[in-house]
Amino acid sequence: MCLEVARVHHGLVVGQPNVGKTLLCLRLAQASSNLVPLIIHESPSGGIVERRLHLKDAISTLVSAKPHTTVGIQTLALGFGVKVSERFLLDDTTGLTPDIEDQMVRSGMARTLERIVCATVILHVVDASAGLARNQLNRTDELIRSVSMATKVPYFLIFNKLDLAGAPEKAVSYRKRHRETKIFSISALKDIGIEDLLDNLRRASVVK
Ligand SMILES: Nc1nc2c(ncn2[C@@H]2O[C@H](COP(=O)(O)OP(=O)(O)OP(=O)(O)O)[C@@H](O)[C@H]2O)c(=O)[nH]1
Ligand SMILES: [Mg+2]
Repeated sequence: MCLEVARVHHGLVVGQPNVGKTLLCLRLAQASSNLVPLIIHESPSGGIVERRLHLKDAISTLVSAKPHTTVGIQTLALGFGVKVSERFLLDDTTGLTPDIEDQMVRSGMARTLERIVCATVILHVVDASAGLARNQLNRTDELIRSVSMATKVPYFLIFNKLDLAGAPEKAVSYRKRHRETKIFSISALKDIGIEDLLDNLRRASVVK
């Protein structure tokens, strides 16, 4: 369901499970000076839990190598934008993947897809250390990319895990062949490339 507040900017963070979506959201909050973000968790069944966590606690509670750690939608506000018209919310989502039996995860994925139409900017995160072959995204990421592009809102393709072997080379070679796409190479773990991404989000959220 889209938030019915005029001109609140909604960044949607999408991607496959375990690519670093949640850690990226928390790094962006940190870089925007929101060090104790209020995190609103909406479960696949619609239940809402709000909690305010220090970043360190948020990272240890919400980030994990186990796929589908995030099930539902987790919203947090970035620290820039004092006026409502400038407020920037980030929706962290359930990782999208085919062939999932678990009903909760499937409902969570359905909620992710619903949110795509509400987003004012889409941040598509891929694991640069794993997800690229022959300068192509894999099939699931290609699908996420084409659905995102269909919305006509700004689309950022984010290669994460740049600290891992092989990732920088893959990101560079993909970028050479896809100059039309706004691409960011980052490491959410090592806090690399986050400021630049945040600057671009700020620019994308200037009230038109
Ligand atoms: N090496 C490395 N690991 C990372 C990076 N970003 C995230 N990770 C790790 O990847 C794992 C998944 O991170 P999450 O942020 O939970 O990923 P997610 O996409 O939110 O995962 P789901 O909620 O399960 O869909 C964790 O073990 C993180 O520490 C990165 O830049 N480099
Ligand atoms: Mg997550």
